Amino acid sequence: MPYAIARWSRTPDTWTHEYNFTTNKTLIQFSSDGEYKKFDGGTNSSYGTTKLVPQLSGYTSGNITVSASSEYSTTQYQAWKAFNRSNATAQDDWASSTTSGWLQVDFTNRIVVGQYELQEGGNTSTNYMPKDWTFEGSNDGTNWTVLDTQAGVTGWTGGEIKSFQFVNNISYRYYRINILSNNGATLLAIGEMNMYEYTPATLSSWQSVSTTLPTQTQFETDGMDDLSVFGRQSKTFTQDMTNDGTLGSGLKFSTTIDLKKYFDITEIRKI
Ligand SMILES: [Ca+2]
Repeated sequence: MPYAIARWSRTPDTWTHEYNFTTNKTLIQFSSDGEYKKFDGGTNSSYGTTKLVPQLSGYTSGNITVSASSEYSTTQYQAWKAFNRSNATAQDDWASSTTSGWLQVDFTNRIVVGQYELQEGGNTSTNYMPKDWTFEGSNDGTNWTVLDTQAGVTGWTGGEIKSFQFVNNISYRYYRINILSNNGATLLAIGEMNMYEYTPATLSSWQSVSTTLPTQTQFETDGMDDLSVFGRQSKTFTQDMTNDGTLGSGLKFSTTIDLKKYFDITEIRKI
């Protein structure tokens, strides 16, 4: 498919403006390296809404394995009970045999977690819940990086969910809550725990599309619509026209537009 490209160079700017009439797309050629580029405005950070650990009925599901520092009963209060999506009975809690300890998820694959939730099970005294802890990530299960620290978390109510967010730009295979103390009971217990992904922000940047004059397809795929990065404002102007005949006899109006003068022409109308 044939196409036309209009080219403007600007001084003292360091780019050439390539505008493809067929696609209404623009790419910028940089004089610094000769490459044709598009502007990526970057993205904001975000938190996922999908629970990263599926509903468990055992210690392992797919690539995911959960474990704990201890279990009050290996037949009733197992680590995976904190991920069974049920708090029907007290036995749907994970409970440790001490007032401190950790509850860990091995995702096998490295992921970026930025949020977790803890839920009180609703069937025991609320003082089993953690009070002071760190949330940590690791890639070997031995060396841990503290990602979030909470201290003095009291006042849990039955079935309550507390959510904790933090910024994390590093992927880890293992995540755990490492509990230092609870709210006064003789054991630790957690009804449910969830984790959510964090997507870090990306910075705006110029990205190379081609080192040679872009093809029609490259304009269609990668050409820019939004040229606001150049800080130019939309402006409408009127161009006088001359006629070359008389009405009723194939009258044509014509004019010449100096495209070097109007850098960002995106639309031409008859008025
Ligand atoms: Ca549960």
